Amino acid sequence: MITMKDVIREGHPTLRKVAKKIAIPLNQEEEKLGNEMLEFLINSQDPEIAEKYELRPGVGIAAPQVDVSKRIIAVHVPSDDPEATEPEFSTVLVNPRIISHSVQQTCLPEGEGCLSVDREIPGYVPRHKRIRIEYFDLEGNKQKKRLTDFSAIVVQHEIDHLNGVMFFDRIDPDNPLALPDGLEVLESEE
Ligand code: K1U
Ligand code: NI
Repeated sequence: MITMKDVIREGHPTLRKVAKKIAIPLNQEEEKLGNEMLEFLINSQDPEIAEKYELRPGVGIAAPQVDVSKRIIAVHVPSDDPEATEPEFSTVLVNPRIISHSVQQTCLPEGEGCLSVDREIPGYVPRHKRIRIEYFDLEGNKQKKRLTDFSAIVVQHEIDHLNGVMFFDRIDPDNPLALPDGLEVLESEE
């Protein structure tokens, strides 16, 4: 089981490496890692399990964050519909690629957080508002998916981890709250 002890923090060199593509089909170890990454996210969003194991809630995690420099990420994005029984997007993505994206950019009103960063870093993080991605699932099947808004932001944050990019690299250092043309602030659903 993955816990916060397994998550490496900023300053660790693995977080700045470009992760290696995974050969399809995955080996057993890679498949186990993918399943454990998704399990970590589900556990981290369960208040009782999170408290018991001292997990920080996460909606995404990338293999380099557990010191494995391979192109595999997991996302578990809850639905913003309180009636929904299924999450918005919950899966393991192997060798994920953005194949097209909107010109329109979006960002979270409160900025972004990261399981590998133990401090708050204020500032808007510009992301594509809509993306189309291609990836392989854990069974080695090729998948395509269109994502918008928060789900798109989470996947871009995780793909950045595969390329050694941290969210704060994308904040304008001169004006962290700058809103250039084409960058909207995503409305919160509450
Ligand atoms: O990759 C990571 O370090 C995880 C990080 C991903 C992320 C945060 C913010 C924007 C995009 C991607 C997190 O999951 S931080 C926690 C978080 O944002 C959250 C947790 C539970 C519910 C809702 C949000
Ligand atoms: Ni992160």
